[in-house]
Amino acid sequence: MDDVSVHSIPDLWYSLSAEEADGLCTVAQTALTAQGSPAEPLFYDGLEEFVHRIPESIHSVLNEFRDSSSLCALHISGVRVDPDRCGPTPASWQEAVDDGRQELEEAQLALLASSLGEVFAWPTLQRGRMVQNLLPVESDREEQSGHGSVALEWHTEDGFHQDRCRYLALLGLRNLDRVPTTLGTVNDLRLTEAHRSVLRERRFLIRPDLEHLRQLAAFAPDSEMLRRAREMYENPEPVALLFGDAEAPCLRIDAPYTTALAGDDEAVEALTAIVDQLTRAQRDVVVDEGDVLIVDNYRAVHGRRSFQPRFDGTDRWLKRMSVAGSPLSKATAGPDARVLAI
Ligand SMILES: O=C(O)CCC(=O)C(=O)O
Ligand SMILES: [Fe+2]
Repeated sequence: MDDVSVHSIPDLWYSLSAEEADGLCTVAQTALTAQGSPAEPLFYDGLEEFVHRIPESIHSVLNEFRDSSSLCALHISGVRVDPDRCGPTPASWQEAVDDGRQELEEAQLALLASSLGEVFAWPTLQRGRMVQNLLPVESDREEQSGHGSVALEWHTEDGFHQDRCRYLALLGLRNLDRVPTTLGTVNDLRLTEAHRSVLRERRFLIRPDLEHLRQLAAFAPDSEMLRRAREMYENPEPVALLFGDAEAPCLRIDAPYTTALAGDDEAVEALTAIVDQLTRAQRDVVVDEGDVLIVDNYRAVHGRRSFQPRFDGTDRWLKRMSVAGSPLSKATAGPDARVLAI
């Protein structure tokens, strides 16, 4: 096989010193007092002032990650998390929507995420909450979502959408069984030139994941947005799975929702090849209590191993935020610029 991959490049790991962790936590506390809840879009208006105040050494790491042309993920450990104050893991995302007990943890994640770019949410997920809760839900065991407990397959976050995030930021509040998040990157792909060129053509369909459609159907059954989301499901525009610089391409895929165009056998083969390559190089990353994992959503795909949920308040619990790659455009944004329209 013609190996056109770059050598696998390690992710960036950074462990906060006690002083850095305290510094971040103190700024988060001040931001909470001044800005309100990190669950709300308003928290982020004028947040730059607080982002500037987090320790310079943390900024340097985030800048190194953002400015790198090869790094795919950044791990930061040692963020202050107080699991007792956070409370038991809720039984559903609905239960967690109005729970303010994790505000301090959310504010720390919000400051780190905001240092990379503008954060946003989708109105179709967890009622537009800016920080989402990832936890296993009993009725969703089999779902390909942050609430399932079956293996979550390879995906670019919101891979179907042109306004998908550039970075996905996860913070661990609780992960007693050390259930791993999985990572696969463009640097790991060993593809033939023939497969590569097929993957660079608009010969693939990525449908919206059912979580968007499900939540929209439940809270806005007659909305224009639901109509558009259904249209994207029924009539998706063909897209390329590899794009950008030929030497350092970007990647876009959502394995359970991606298909080749009807009758395109070459595209079927190339799709199988890219999924196989990601799986060959799969890496496990445990997002444990106080760990932040930031994934470059253009260079890496992620998933999660299957696990045995507990449903007793001690389940795995992560917080998630999305960061845009370029300034949010008011023209394409919904009523509130930070909650994008589908
Ligand atoms: O639970 C995880 O580690 C990842 C979940 C995930 O992919 C998501 O919610 O987007
Ligand atoms: Fe995801």
